[in-house]
Amino acid sequence: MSLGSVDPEMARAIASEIERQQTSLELIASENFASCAVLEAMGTPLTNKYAEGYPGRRYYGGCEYIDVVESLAIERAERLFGADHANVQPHSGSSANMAAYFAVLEPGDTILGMELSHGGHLTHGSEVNFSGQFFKFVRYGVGEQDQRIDFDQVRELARAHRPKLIQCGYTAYPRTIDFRSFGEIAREVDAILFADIAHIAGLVVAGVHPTPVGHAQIVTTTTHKTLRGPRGGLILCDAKYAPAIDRAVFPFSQGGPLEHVIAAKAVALEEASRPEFKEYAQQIVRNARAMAEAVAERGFRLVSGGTDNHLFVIDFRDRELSGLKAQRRLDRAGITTSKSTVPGERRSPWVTSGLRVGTPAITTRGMREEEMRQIAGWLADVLENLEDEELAARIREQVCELCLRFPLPYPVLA
Ligand code: DSN
Repeated sequence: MSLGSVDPEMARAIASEIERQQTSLELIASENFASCAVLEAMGTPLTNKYAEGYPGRRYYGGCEYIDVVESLAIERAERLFGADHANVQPHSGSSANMAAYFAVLEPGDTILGMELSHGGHLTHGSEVNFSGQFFKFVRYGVGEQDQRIDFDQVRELARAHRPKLIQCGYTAYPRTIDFRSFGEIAREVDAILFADIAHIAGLVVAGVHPTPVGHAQIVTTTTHKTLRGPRGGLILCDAKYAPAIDRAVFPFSQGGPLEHVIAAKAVALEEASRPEFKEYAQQIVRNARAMAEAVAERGFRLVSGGTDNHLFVIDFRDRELSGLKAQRRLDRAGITTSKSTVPGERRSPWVTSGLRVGTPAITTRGMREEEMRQIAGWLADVLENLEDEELAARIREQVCELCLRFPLPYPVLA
């Protein structure tokens, strides 16, 4: 029986969300639209199977086909990223990061990581997260003038604190990450280098951003951002760390793997190995640059002055406006964004002084530079006329028309 006849209430909620995705502009830098092939793999009876353990070493019977599924995902991840070893079981980026830390650290060990308000993630040592509660974080940040990572400071702090692990890779950093320099500093102080490339993984496999593999011994990523797969995580590491990483995922922090999601990860990894994915990733970056330039031309200040990757961050510290208010006003116009802290932040992480804008999802729809300039104009119009409801409604209609010109290939629920 179809979902609509078994549970019409749920079918309606899902249909409404599909319609929202169809008719609004998704500018959240961490979101994307998975392909129908990815969704098909995820919605399979693989969800019925318990498979604790790893291919060839399971705690349950009947895993012969599940082993094929997970082995395909592992091989594809290793090949695509050029890594010695991949663990594809983490349920999320946070689970992947938890396993990465506990694979090589003891509680109380020191980690050198990015100042969170400069673009770091919750799992990079927030005091309300396990990472900040189990480990001692020392912070580097971006330079005051150029708002790019200050490697002199990273080196100085590494020498002074001798961290066991150095963390790099961020959620709101618009510039290229110099993994080579991080690797050199880590080697100098005998630290493990850990790169969280959740945001840029798709750019990395497409060769549009340098890879951390070869510099960082442990790399984590989500699979649903620029990589455009199902919601989930994975870990890559040097051969030396493979047994510790595998143990830290199962049995240390997770039980049964989500094999339907692992199948979908494998499909996404296959898609990401194709030439058209490279073109897609290049277009993401061209689009981000075009939109960032158009927003800056309207007088908005951008963190670091622009972007090298898939996102840019608007800094409202020279205005009354907060990130929260900007996000809410843009929602009314069908433009979906996420507020963001900025370097030098004075507001709370709930309110913030910045807005993060990303192009992975709208690039998946096929939009290009011309549409970016159009969207930047709407975004600036809304932010300059916060109380103008009529303008927001007019832009909402235009947004809808634009989205329908670049439809998502998702079937409508019956
Ligand atoms: N929540 C994600 C983001 O928006 O960047 C990170 O996990």
